[in-house]
Amino acid sequence: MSNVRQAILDASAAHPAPAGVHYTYGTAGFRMNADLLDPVMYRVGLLATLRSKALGGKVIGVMVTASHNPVRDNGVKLVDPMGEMLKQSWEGYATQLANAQTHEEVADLYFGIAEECEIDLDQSASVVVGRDTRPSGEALVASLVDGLTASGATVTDLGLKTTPQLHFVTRCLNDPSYGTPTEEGYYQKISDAYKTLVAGLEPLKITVDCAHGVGAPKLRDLTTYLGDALDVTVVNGDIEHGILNYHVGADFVKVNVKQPEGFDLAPNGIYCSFDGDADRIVFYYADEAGAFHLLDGDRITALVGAFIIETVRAAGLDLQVGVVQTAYANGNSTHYLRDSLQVPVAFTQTGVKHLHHKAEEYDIGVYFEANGHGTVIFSSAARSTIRNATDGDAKALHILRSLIDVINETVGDAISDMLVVLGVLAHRQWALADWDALYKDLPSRLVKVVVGNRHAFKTINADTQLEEPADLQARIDAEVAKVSRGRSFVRPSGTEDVVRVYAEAETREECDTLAYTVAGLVFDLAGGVGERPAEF
Ligand code: G16
Repeated sequence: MSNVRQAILDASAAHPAPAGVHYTYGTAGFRMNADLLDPVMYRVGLLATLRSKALGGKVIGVMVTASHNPVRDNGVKLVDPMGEMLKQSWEGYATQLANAQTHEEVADLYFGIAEECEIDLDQSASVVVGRDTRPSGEALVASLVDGLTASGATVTDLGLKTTPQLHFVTRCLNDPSYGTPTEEGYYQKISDAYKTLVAGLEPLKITVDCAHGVGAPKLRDLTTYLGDALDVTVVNGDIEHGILNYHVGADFVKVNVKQPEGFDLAPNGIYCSFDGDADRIVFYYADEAGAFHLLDGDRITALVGAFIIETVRAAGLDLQVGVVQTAYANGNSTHYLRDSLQVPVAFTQTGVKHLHHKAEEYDIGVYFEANGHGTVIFSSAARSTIRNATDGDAKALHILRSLIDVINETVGDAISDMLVVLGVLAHRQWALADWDALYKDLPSRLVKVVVGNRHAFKTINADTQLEEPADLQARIDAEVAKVSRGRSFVRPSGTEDVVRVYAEAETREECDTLAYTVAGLVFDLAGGVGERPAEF
Protein backbone atom coordinates (compact mmCIF):
# COMPACT_ATOMS: atom_id res chain seq x y z
CA MET A 1 0.00 0.00 0.00
CA SER A 2 1.30 3.50 -0.83
CA ASN A 3 2.49 5.67 2.04
CA VAL A 4 -0.07 8.32 1.12
CA ARG A 5 -2.96 5.85 1.24
CA GLN A 6 -1.79 4.65 4.65
CA ALA A 7 -1.41 8.24 5.89
CA ILE A 8 -4.94 9.08 4.68
CA LEU A 9 -6.38 5.98 6.37
CA ASP A 10 -4.54 6.59 9.64
CA ALA A 11 -5.56 10.21 9.89
CA SER A 12 -9.13 9.47 8.78
CA ALA A 13 -9.54 7.16 11.78
CA ALA A 14 -9.47 10.23 14.03
CA HIS A 15 -12.39 11.77 12.08
CA PRO A 16 -15.19 9.20 12.02
CA ALA A 17 -18.46 10.06 10.26
CA PRO A 18 -21.62 10.16 12.37
CA ALA A 19 -24.31 7.67 11.30
CA GLY A 20 -27.33 8.82 9.35
CA VAL A 21 -26.15 12.31 8.35
CA HIS A 22 -26.27 13.32 4.70
CA TYR A 23 -23.94 16.15 3.68
CA THR A 24 -24.42 18.43 0.66
CA TYR A 25 -22.08 21.03 -0.81
CA GLY A 26 -24.73 23.78 -1.02
CA THR A 27 -25.03 27.45 -1.99
CA ALA A 28 -21.83 28.29 -0.18
CA GLY A 29 -20.14 24.97 0.63
CA PHE A 30 -20.97 22.67 3.54
CA ARG A 31 -22.89 24.44 6.28
CA MET A 32 -24.64 22.99 9.33
CA ASN A 33 -24.43 22.44 13.08
CA ALA A 34 -20.72 22.60 13.91
CA ASP A 35 -20.88 19.36 15.94
CA LEU A 36 -21.40 17.37 12.73
CA LEU A 37 -18.61 18.88 10.68
CA ASP A 38 -15.40 17.27 11.91
CA PRO A 39 -15.22 14.46 9.28
CA VAL A 40 -16.28 16.89 6.56
CA MET A 41 -13.35 19.16 7.38
CA TYR A 42 -10.86 16.33 7.16
CA ARG A 43 -12.21 15.26 3.78
CA VAL A 44 -12.35 18.82 2.44
CA GLY A 45 -8.64 18.96 3.30
CA LEU A 46 -8.07 15.96 1.03
CA LEU A 47 -10.10 17.53 -1.76
CA ALA A 48 -8.27 20.88 -1.51
CA THR A 49 -4.99 19.00 -1.97
CA LEU A 50 -6.38 17.27 -5.06
CA ARG A 51 -7.69 20.55 -6.45
CA SER A 52 -4.30 22.23 -6.05
CA LYS A 53 -2.50 19.26 -7.66
CA ALA A 54 -5.05 19.23 -10.50
CA LEU A 55 -4.20 22.86 -11.22
CA GLY A 56 -0.47 22.30 -11.37
CA GLY A 57 0.20 23.29 -7.74
CA LYS A 58 -1.72 26.60 -7.79
CA VAL A 59 -2.75 27.82 -4.35
CA ILE A 60 -6.28 26.89 -3.24
CA GLY A 61 -8.13 28.73 -0.46
CA VAL A 62 -10.31 27.16 2.21
CA MET A 63 -12.58 29.31 4.39
CA VAL A 64 -14.13 27.99 7.58
CA THR A 65 -17.28 30.02 8.18
CA ALA A 66 -21.06 29.82 8.36
CA SER A 67 -21.41 33.49 7.46
CA HIS A 68 -24.94 34.68 8.32
CA ASN A 69 -25.99 31.47 10.14
CA PRO A 70 -26.38 31.26 13.92
CA VAL A 71 -23.26 30.83 16.05
CA ARG A 72 -23.89 27.11 16.68
CA ASP A 73 -23.36 26.41 12.94
CA ASN A 74 -20.16 26.38 10.98
CA GLY A 75 -19.17 25.56 7.43
CA VAL A 76 -16.43 25.29 4.88
CA LYS A 77 -15.96 26.34 1.28
CA LEU A 78 -13.17 26.05 -1.25
CA VAL A 79 -11.77 28.95 -3.21
CA ASP A 80 -10.22 28.49 -6.66
CA PRO A 81 -6.93 30.20 -7.64
CA MET A 82 -8.34 33.44 -9.04
CA GLY A 83 -10.34 33.92 -5.85
CA GLU A 84 -13.55 32.58 -7.36
CA MET A 85 -15.72 29.85 -5.84
CA LEU A 86 -14.79 26.19 -6.43
CA LYS A 87 -15.50 24.99 -9.99
CA GLN A 88 -19.00 23.55 -9.90
CA SER A 89 -18.11 20.18 -11.40
CA TRP A 90 -15.96 19.60 -8.28
CA GLU A 91 -18.83 20.17 -5.87
CA GLY A 92 -19.99 16.62 -6.61
CA TYR A 93 -16.62 15.24 -5.49
CA ALA A 94 -16.91 17.23 -2.27
CA THR A 95 -20.35 15.76 -1.59
CA GLN A 96 -19.18 12.22 -2.41
CA LEU A 97 -16.16 12.45 -0.10
CA ALA A 98 -18.22 13.95 2.72
CA ASN A 99 -20.70 11.07 2.54
CA ALA A 100 -18.18 8.21 2.38
CA GLN A 101 -19.17 5.67 5.01
CA THR A 102 -15.78 4.12 5.82
CA HIS A 103 -12.14 5.23 5.96
CA GLU A 104 -11.37 2.80 3.11
CA GLU A 105 -14.03 4.49 1.03
CA VAL A 106 -12.49 7.89 1.76
CA ALA A 107 -9.10 6.68 0.52
CA ASP A 108 -10.69 4.98 -2.51
CA LEU A 109 -12.44 8.19 -3.44
CA TYR A 110 -9.22 10.22 -3.08
CA PHE A 111 -7.42 8.00 -5.59
CA GLY A 112 -10.55 7.58 -7.71
CA ILE A 113 -10.97 11.33 -8.18
CA ALA A 114 -7.26 11.61 -8.99
CA GLU A 115 -7.65 8.98 -11.69
CA GLU A 116 -10.85 10.42 -13.11
CA CYS A 117 -9.33 13.92 -13.36
CA GLU A 118 -5.95 12.59 -14.49
CA ILE A 119 -4.19 14.30 -11.60
CA ASP A 120 -0.45 13.85 -11.20
CA LEU A 121 -0.21 12.90 -7.53
CA ASP A 122 3.51 13.71 -7.49
CA GLN A 123 2.63 17.34 -8.15
CA SER A 124 3.06 19.60 -5.07
CA ALA A 125 -0.04 21.18 -3.49
CA SER A 126 -0.49 24.42 -1.61
CA VAL A 127 -3.48 25.60 0.43
CA VAL A 128 -4.27 28.75 2.47
CA VAL A 129 -6.82 28.58 5.24
CA GLY A 130 -8.88 31.25 7.02
CA ARG A 131 -11.66 31.19 9.59
CA ASP A 132 -14.23 33.51 11.15
CA THR A 133 -14.79 34.08 14.88
CA ARG A 134 -17.03 31.08 15.65
CA PRO A 135 -15.90 29.19 18.78
CA SER A 136 -15.90 25.91 16.81
CA GLY A 137 -13.54 27.34 14.19
CA GLU A 138 -10.15 26.45 15.66
CA ALA A 139 -10.90 22.75 16.17
CA LEU A 140 -12.44 22.49 12.71
CA VAL A 141 -9.37 24.09 11.14
CA ALA A 142 -7.25 21.48 12.95
CA SER A 143 -9.32 18.69 11.33
CA LEU A 144 -8.96 20.36 7.95
CA VAL A 145 -5.21 20.62 8.42
CA ASP A 146 -5.12 16.89 9.24
CA GLY A 147 -6.58 16.16 5.81
CA LEU A 148 -4.21 18.55 4.09
CA THR A 149 -1.18 17.14 5.87
CA ALA A 150 -2.12 13.48 5.31
CA SER A 151 -2.34 14.19 1.58
CA GLY A 152 0.94 16.10 1.55
CA ALA A 153 -0.15 19.72 0.95
CA THR A 154 1.81 22.73 2.14
CA VAL A 155 -0.56 24.61 4.47
CA THR A 156 -0.60 28.27 5.41
CA ASP A 157 -3.05 28.97 8.22
CA LEU A 158 -3.94 32.67 8.07
CA GLY A 159 -6.07 32.52 11.24
CA LEU A 160 -8.93 35.01 11.63
CA LYS A 161 -9.91 36.56 8.32
CA THR A 162 -13.04 37.86 6.66
CA THR A 163 -14.15 35.56 3.84
CA PRO A 164 -13.30 38.18 1.18
CA GLN A 165 -9.81 38.65 2.67
CA LEU A 166 -9.18 34.92 2.21
CA HIS A 167 -10.38 35.18 -1.40
CA PHE A 168 -8.15 38.22 -1.96
CA VAL A 169 -5.02 36.56 -0.54
CA THR A 170 -5.67 33.38 -2.56
CA ARG A 171 -5.91 35.46 -5.74
CA CYS A 172 -2.76 37.47 -4.98
CA LEU A 173 -0.74 34.32 -4.27
CA ASN A 174 -1.60 33.05 -7.76
CA ASP A 175 -1.68 36.43 -9.52
CA PRO A 176 0.76 38.88 -7.87
CA SER A 177 -0.43 41.67 -10.21
CA TYR A 178 -3.67 41.76 -8.17
CA GLY A 179 -1.96 42.84 -4.94
CA THR A 180 0.28 41.83 -2.05
CA PRO A 181 -0.93 38.49 -0.63
CA THR A 182 -1.36 39.61 2.97
CA GLU A 183 -4.01 41.26 5.11
CA GLU A 184 -1.85 44.42 5.15
CA GLY A 185 -1.64 44.24 1.34
CA TYR A 186 -5.45 44.17 1.25
CA TYR A 187 -5.82 47.20 3.53
CA GLN A 188 -3.14 49.11 1.69
CA LYS A 189 -4.64 48.50 -1.74
CA ILE A 190 -8.25 49.38 -0.99
CA SER A 191 -7.49 52.29 1.37
CA ASP A 192 -5.04 53.92 -1.06
CA ALA A 193 -7.60 53.56 -3.84
CA TYR A 194 -10.41 54.97 -1.69
CA LYS A 195 -8.30 57.98 -0.71
CA THR A 196 -7.58 58.63 -4.39
CA LEU A 197 -11.24 58.15 -5.29
CA VAL A 198 -12.51 60.74 -2.79
CA ALA A 199 -9.55 63.13 -2.80
CA GLY A 200 -10.79 66.72 -2.47
CA LEU A 201 -14.32 65.66 -1.43
CA GLU A 202 -15.92 66.13 1.99
CA PRO A 203 -15.06 63.05 4.16
CA LEU A 204 -18.13 61.00 5.09
CA LYS A 205 -19.13 59.55 8.43
CA ILE A 206 -20.57 56.03 8.81
CA THR A 207 -21.69 53.72 11.63
CA VAL A 208 -21.14 50.02 10.93
CA ASP A 209 -22.95 47.15 12.67
CA CYS A 210 -20.45 44.28 12.47
CA ALA A 211 -22.84 41.54 13.74
CA HIS A 212 -20.28 40.80 16.53
CA GLY A 213 -18.20 39.10 13.85
CA VAL A 214 -14.78 39.15 12.24
CA GLY A 215 -15.64 42.33 10.34
CA ALA A 216 -15.25 44.32 13.57
CA PRO A 217 -11.52 43.85 14.23
CA LYS A 218 -10.78 43.96 10.51
CA LEU A 219 -12.67 47.19 9.97
CA ARG A 220 -10.91 48.73 12.98
CA ASP A 221 -7.60 47.75 11.37
CA LEU A 222 -8.64 49.33 8.06
CA THR A 223 -9.48 52.67 9.71
CA THR A 224 -5.83 53.24 10.60
CA TYR A 225 -5.00 53.01 6.89
CA LEU A 226 -7.89 55.29 5.90
CA GLY A 227 -6.86 58.11 8.25
CA ASP A 228 -9.05 61.20 7.81
CA ALA A 229 -10.58 60.01 4.54
CA LEU A 230 -13.48 58.35 6.37
CA ASP A 231 -14.96 58.61 9.87
CA VAL A 232 -15.97 55.06 10.92
CA THR A 233 -17.77 54.05 14.12
CA VAL A 234 -17.92 50.28 14.77
CA VAL A 235 -20.96 49.01 16.71
CA ASN A 236 -21.93 45.44 17.62
CA GLY A 237 -18.25 44.63 17.40
CA ASP A 238 -17.74 42.51 20.52
CA ILE A 239 -16.34 39.22 19.23
CA GLU A 240 -15.74 37.92 22.78
CA HIS A 241 -19.15 38.47 24.39
CA GLY A 242 -21.60 39.50 21.66
CA ILE A 243 -23.72 36.73 20.09
CA LEU A 244 -22.78 36.45 16.42
CA ASN A 245 -25.63 37.42 14.04
CA TYR A 246 -28.22 37.39 16.84
CA HIS A 247 -30.65 40.25 16.17
CA VAL A 248 -27.77 42.04 14.45
CA GLY A 249 -26.08 41.99 11.08
CA ALA A 250 -27.04 42.21 7.41
CA ASP A 251 -29.29 39.14 7.24
CA PHE A 252 -31.33 40.19 10.29
CA VAL A 253 -31.79 43.69 8.89
CA LYS A 254 -32.71 42.52 5.38
CA VAL A 255 -35.13 39.78 6.43
CA ASN A 256 -36.89 41.80 9.14
CA VAL A 257 -36.59 45.20 7.46
CA LYS A 258 -35.67 46.78 10.74
CA GLN A 259 -32.61 48.14 12.44
CA PRO A 260 -30.29 45.83 14.37
CA GLU A 261 -30.29 45.87 18.14
CA GLY A 262 -27.56 47.57 20.13
CA PHE A 263 -27.66 51.23 19.03
CA ASP A 264 -29.99 54.04 17.99
CA LEU A 265 -30.26 55.71 14.61
CA ALA A 266 -29.79 59.47 14.45
CA PRO A 267 -31.99 61.03 11.73
CA ASN A 268 -30.40 60.97 8.26
CA GLY A 269 -27.14 59.36 9.38
CA ILE A 270 -25.33 56.78 7.23
CA TYR A 271 -25.57 53.26 8.65
CA CYS A 272 -24.75 49.79 7.37
CA SER A 273 -24.63 46.19 8.60
CA PHE A 274 -22.14 43.46 7.72
CA ASP A 275 -22.90 39.76 8.15
CA GLY A 276 -20.87 37.34 10.29
CA ASP A 277 -17.95 36.91 7.87
CA ALA A 278 -18.21 40.37 6.28
CA ASP A 279 -19.11 39.33 2.75
CA ARG A 280 -22.52 41.02 2.70
CA ILE A 281 -23.62 44.59 3.39
CA VAL A 282 -26.89 46.50 3.55
CA PHE A 283 -27.33 50.22 4.28
CA TYR A 284 -30.11 52.08 6.10
CA TYR A 285 -31.15 55.32 7.71
CA ALA A 286 -33.95 56.81 9.78
CA ASP A 287 -35.77 59.83 8.39
CA GLU A 288 -36.80 62.91 10.41
CA ALA A 289 -39.95 61.12 11.56
CA GLY A 290 -37.90 58.12 12.74
CA ALA A 291 -39.08 55.79 9.94
CA PHE A 292 -36.59 53.09 8.96
CA HIS A 293 -35.41 52.93 5.32
CA LEU A 294 -33.46 49.92 4.00
CA LEU A 295 -31.04 50.17 1.08
CA ASP A 296 -30.31 46.56 0.11
CA GLY A 297 -28.30 44.83 -2.60
CA ASP A 298 -30.75 45.88 -5.33
CA ARG A 299 -30.21 49.49 -4.34
CA ILE A 300 -26.43 49.01 -4.39
CA THR A 301 -26.75 47.67 -7.95
CA ALA A 302 -28.79 50.71 -8.95
CA LEU A 303 -26.45 53.23 -7.30
CA VAL A 304 -23.17 51.71 -8.40
CA GLY A 305 -24.44 50.53 -11.81
CA ALA A 306 -25.77 53.97 -12.75
CA PHE A 307 -22.58 55.68 -11.58
CA ILE A 308 -20.33 53.34 -13.55
CA ILE A 309 -22.43 53.70 -16.72
CA GLU A 310 -22.31 57.50 -16.48
CA THR A 311 -18.60 57.51 -15.78
CA VAL A 312 -17.81 55.11 -18.63
CA ARG A 313 -19.82 57.35 -20.98
CA ALA A 314 -18.13 60.50 -19.67
CA ALA A 315 -14.74 58.85 -20.21
CA GLY A 316 -15.75 58.21 -23.83
CA LEU A 317 -15.18 54.45 -23.54
CA ASP A 318 -17.09 51.83 -25.49
CA LEU A 319 -17.63 49.23 -22.77
CA GLN A 320 -20.77 47.23 -22.15
CA VAL A 321 -22.04 47.36 -18.59
CA GLY A 322 -24.43 44.57 -17.56
CA VAL A 323 -26.25 43.65 -14.38
CA VAL A 324 -27.02 40.24 -12.88
CA GLN A 325 -29.83 39.67 -10.38
CA THR A 326 -31.69 36.73 -8.85
CA ALA A 327 -35.39 36.04 -8.34
CA TYR A 328 -35.14 37.88 -5.00
CA ALA A 329 -34.52 41.20 -6.79
CA ASN A 330 -37.36 43.59 -6.21
CA GLY A 331 -39.44 43.93 -9.40
CA ASN A 332 -39.13 47.70 -9.35
CA SER A 333 -35.34 47.53 -9.16
CA THR A 334 -35.34 45.47 -12.37
CA HIS A 335 -37.71 48.01 -13.93
CA TYR A 336 -35.43 50.87 -12.97
CA LEU A 337 -32.34 49.14 -14.35
CA ARG A 338 -33.94 48.02 -17.62
CA ASP A 339 -36.22 50.93 -18.37
CA SER A 340 -34.57 53.99 -16.84
CA LEU A 341 -30.91 53.02 -17.04
CA GLN A 342 -31.35 50.87 -20.18
CA VAL A 343 -28.92 48.26 -18.83
CA PRO A 344 -29.11 44.59 -19.82
CA VAL A 345 -30.26 42.56 -16.81
CA ALA A 346 -29.64 38.80 -16.60
CA PHE A 347 -31.02 36.41 -13.98
CA THR A 348 -29.40 33.39 -12.36
CA GLN A 349 -30.08 31.01 -9.51
CA THR A 350 -29.32 32.20 -6.00
CA GLY A 351 -25.67 32.05 -4.97
CA VAL A 352 -22.88 34.45 -5.85
CA LYS A 353 -21.08 31.62 -7.63
CA HIS A 354 -23.85 31.71 -10.28
CA LEU A 355 -24.04 35.50 -10.53
CA HIS A 356 -20.27 35.88 -10.77
CA HIS A 357 -20.02 33.61 -13.81
CA LYS A 358 -22.86 35.39 -15.59
CA ALA A 359 -21.32 38.79 -14.83
CA GLU A 360 -18.12 37.65 -16.56
CA GLU A 361 -20.01 37.85 -19.86
CA TYR A 362 -19.98 41.68 -19.78
CA ASP A 363 -17.08 44.14 -20.07
CA ILE A 364 -18.16 45.40 -16.68
CA GLY A 365 -20.52 43.14 -14.72
CA VAL A 366 -22.37 44.48 -11.70
CA TYR A 367 -23.96 41.84 -9.49
CA PHE A 368 -25.52 42.09 -6.08
CA GLU A 369 -28.03 39.71 -4.57
CA ALA A 370 -30.87 41.52 -2.80
CA ASN A 371 -29.34 40.33 0.49
CA GLY A 372 -26.31 42.56 -0.12
CA HIS A 373 -23.86 39.98 -1.42
CA GLY A 374 -22.03 41.03 -4.57
CA THR A 375 -19.37 43.02 -6.36
CA VAL A 376 -18.38 44.50 -9.71
CA ILE A 377 -16.05 42.71 -12.13
CA PHE A 378 -14.07 44.04 -15.07
CA SER A 379 -12.97 41.88 -18.01
CA SER A 380 -9.24 42.03 -18.67
CA ALA A 381 -10.00 43.88 -21.92
CA ALA A 382 -12.08 46.49 -20.03
CA ARG A 383 -9.34 46.82 -17.47
CA SER A 384 -6.68 47.58 -20.06
CA THR A 385 -9.00 49.91 -21.98
CA ILE A 386 -9.52 51.91 -18.78
CA ARG A 387 -5.84 51.83 -17.78
CA ASN A 388 -4.49 52.77 -21.23
CA ALA A 389 -7.04 55.37 -22.38
CA THR A 390 -5.31 58.65 -23.21
CA ASP A 391 -8.11 60.88 -24.44
CA GLY A 392 -11.52 61.17 -22.84
CA ASP A 393 -12.51 63.02 -19.73
CA ALA A 394 -9.58 62.90 -17.28
CA LYS A 395 -11.77 63.07 -14.17
CA ALA A 396 -13.94 60.16 -15.34
CA LEU A 397 -10.89 58.06 -16.13
CA HIS A 398 -9.39 58.88 -12.74
CA ILE A 399 -12.61 57.75 -11.02
CA LEU A 400 -12.75 54.47 -12.94
CA ARG A 401 -9.10 53.69 -12.27
CA SER A 402 -9.40 54.24 -8.54
CA LEU A 403 -12.77 52.46 -8.38
CA ILE A 404 -11.24 49.31 -9.87
CA ASP A 405 -8.78 49.12 -6.99
CA VAL A 406 -11.36 49.83 -4.26
CA ILE A 407 -13.41 46.89 -5.54
CA ASN A 408 -12.59 43.35 -4.45
CA GLU A 409 -13.41 41.58 -7.70
CA THR A 410 -12.93 38.09 -6.31
CA VAL A 411 -16.19 37.98 -4.34
CA GLY A 412 -18.75 40.10 -2.47
CA ASP A 413 -16.89 42.02 0.23
CA ALA A 414 -18.69 44.14 2.83
CA ILE A 415 -15.65 46.32 3.58
CA SER A 416 -14.79 47.00 -0.05
CA ASP A 417 -18.46 47.42 -1.06
CA MET A 418 -18.91 49.91 1.77
CA LEU A 419 -16.07 52.01 0.35
CA VAL A 420 -17.44 51.74 -3.20
CA VAL A 421 -20.89 52.95 -2.11
CA LEU A 422 -19.45 55.76 0.01
CA GLY A 423 -17.19 56.79 -2.86
CA VAL A 424 -20.21 57.09 -5.16
CA LEU A 425 -22.24 58.97 -2.53
CA ALA A 426 -19.33 61.37 -1.97
CA HIS A 427 -19.09 62.11 -5.70
CA ARG A 428 -22.84 62.54 -6.03
CA GLN A 429 -22.97 64.57 -2.80
CA TRP A 430 -25.99 62.49 -1.84
CA ALA A 431 -27.50 61.59 1.51
CA LEU A 432 -29.03 58.11 1.80
CA ALA A 433 -32.46 59.69 1.22
CA ASP A 434 -31.33 60.83 -2.25
CA TRP A 435 -30.18 57.31 -3.06
CA ASP A 436 -33.47 55.94 -1.69
CA ALA A 437 -35.38 58.21 -4.07
CA LEU A 438 -34.00 56.49 -7.21
CA TYR A 439 -37.07 54.22 -7.32
CA LYS A 440 -39.76 52.89 -5.00
CA ASP A 441 -39.66 49.23 -3.95
CA LEU A 442 -42.67 47.00 -4.43
CA PRO A 443 -43.72 45.66 -1.02
CA SER A 444 -41.98 42.29 -0.52
CA ARG A 445 -41.82 39.60 2.18
CA LEU A 446 -39.49 36.69 2.85
CA VAL A 447 -40.76 33.81 5.01
CA LYS A 448 -38.85 30.72 6.18
CA VAL A 449 -40.72 27.41 6.43
CA VAL A 450 -39.28 24.37 8.20
CA VAL A 451 -40.16 21.09 6.46
CA GLY A 452 -39.21 17.44 6.97
CA ASN A 453 -37.03 17.28 3.85
CA ARG A 454 -36.09 20.45 2.03
CA HIS A 455 -34.18 18.43 -0.58
CA ALA A 456 -37.57 17.33 -1.97
CA PHE A 457 -37.86 20.85 -3.48
CA LYS A 458 -36.40 21.24 -6.98
CA THR A 459 -36.44 24.57 -8.79
CA ILE A 460 -36.17 25.50 -12.47
CA ASN A 461 -35.93 28.76 -14.45
CA ALA A 462 -33.42 30.53 -12.21
CA ASP A 463 -35.30 29.54 -9.04
CA THR A 464 -38.54 31.18 -10.18
CA GLN A 465 -40.55 27.94 -10.44
CA LEU A 466 -40.85 24.62 -8.65
CA GLU A 467 -40.59 21.38 -10.56
CA GLU A 468 -41.02 19.30 -7.41
CA PRO A 469 -43.05 18.66 -5.31
CA ALA A 470 -45.49 18.12 -8.18
CA ASP A 471 -48.62 20.34 -8.22
CA LEU A 472 -47.30 22.92 -5.76
CA GLN A 473 -46.33 25.37 -8.52
CA ALA A 474 -49.88 25.36 -9.94
CA ARG A 475 -51.23 26.24 -6.49
CA ILE A 476 -48.68 29.06 -6.12
CA ASP A 477 -49.59 30.41 -9.58
CA ALA A 478 -53.26 30.46 -8.61
CA GLU A 479 -52.49 32.57 -5.52
CA VAL A 480 -50.21 34.94 -7.48
CA ALA A 481 -53.00 35.54 -10.00
CA LYS A 482 -55.23 36.92 -7.22
CA VAL A 483 -53.07 40.00 -6.50
CA SER A 484 -51.91 42.90 -8.64
CA ARG A 485 -48.28 42.86 -9.76
CA GLY A 486 -47.91 39.65 -7.75
CA ARG A 487 -44.86 37.39 -7.84
CA SER A 488 -43.96 34.54 -5.53
CA PHE A 489 -41.50 31.67 -5.59
CA VAL A 490 -40.32 28.91 -3.29
CA ARG A 491 -36.83 27.42 -3.07
CA PRO A 492 -34.87 25.29 -0.61
CA SER A 493 -32.11 27.19 1.18
CA GLY A 494 -28.61 25.93 0.47
CA THR A 495 -27.25 27.26 3.75
CA GLU A 496 -30.00 26.68 6.35
CA ASP A 497 -32.39 23.80 6.96
CA VAL A 498 -35.42 25.76 5.71
CA VAL A 499 -37.45 26.44 2.59
CA ARG A 500 -37.61 30.12 1.60
CA VAL A 501 -40.80 31.75 0.35
CA TYR A 502 -40.60 35.11 -1.40
CA ALA A 503 -43.58 37.27 -2.39
CA GLU A 504 -44.13 40.77 -3.72
CA ALA A 505 -47.23 42.67 -4.81
CA GLU A 506 -48.61 46.16 -5.41
CA THR A 507 -49.66 46.74 -1.79
CA ARG A 508 -48.25 45.64 1.56
CA GLU A 509 -51.49 43.88 2.43
CA GLU A 510 -51.62 41.88 -0.82
CA CYS A 511 -47.93 41.03 -0.51
CA ASP A 512 -48.23 39.69 3.04
CA THR A 513 -51.38 37.74 2.23
CA LEU A 514 -49.61 36.16 -0.75
CA ALA A 515 -46.43 35.37 1.23
CA TYR A 516 -48.25 33.71 4.12
CA THR A 517 -50.72 31.86 1.89
CA VAL A 518 -47.87 30.36 -0.12
CA ALA A 519 -45.90 29.59 3.06
CA GLY A 520 -49.02 27.84 4.42
CA LEU A 521 -49.30 25.78 1.21
CA VAL A 522 -45.67 24.71 1.54
CA PHE A 523 -46.21 23.80 5.16
CA ASP A 524 -49.39 21.80 4.50
CA LEU A 525 -48.36 20.04 1.29
CA ALA A 526 -44.68 19.37 1.98
CA GLY A 527 -44.51 18.13 5.54
CA GLY A 528 -44.19 21.32 7.58
CA VAL A 529 -42.53 20.97 10.97
CA GLY A 530 -43.26 23.02 14.10
CA GLU A 531 -45.50 26.09 13.92
CA ARG A 532 -47.47 26.79 10.75
CA PRO A 533 -46.30 30.17 9.36
CA ALA A 534 -48.80 32.88 10.21
CA GLU A 535 -49.03 36.58 9.54
CA PHE A 536 -48.09 38.69 12.52
C1 G16 B 1 -24.61 32.55 0.97
C2 G16 B 1 -24.31 32.70 -0.50
C3 G16 B 1 -25.23 33.74 -1.09
C4 G16 B 1 -26.69 33.35 -0.83
C5 G16 B 1 -26.91 33.10 0.66
C6 G16 B 1 -28.27 32.54 0.96
O1 G16 B 1 -24.38 33.76 1.61
O2 G16 B 1 -22.97 33.06 -0.66
O3 G16 B 1 -24.97 33.84 -2.46
O4 G16 B 1 -27.55 34.36 -1.25
O5 G16 B 1 -25.95 32.18 1.14
O6 G16 B 1 -28.40 31.31 0.29
P1 G16 B 1 -29.59 30.32 0.54
O7 G16 B 1 -30.84 31.10 0.26
O8 G16 B 1 -29.35 29.20 -0.41
O9 G16 B 1 -29.56 29.90 2.00
P2 G16 B 1 -23.58 33.84 2.99
O10 G16 B 1 -23.40 35.30 3.21
O11 G16 B 1 -24.41 33.16 4.02
O12 G16 B 1 -22.30 33.10 2.68
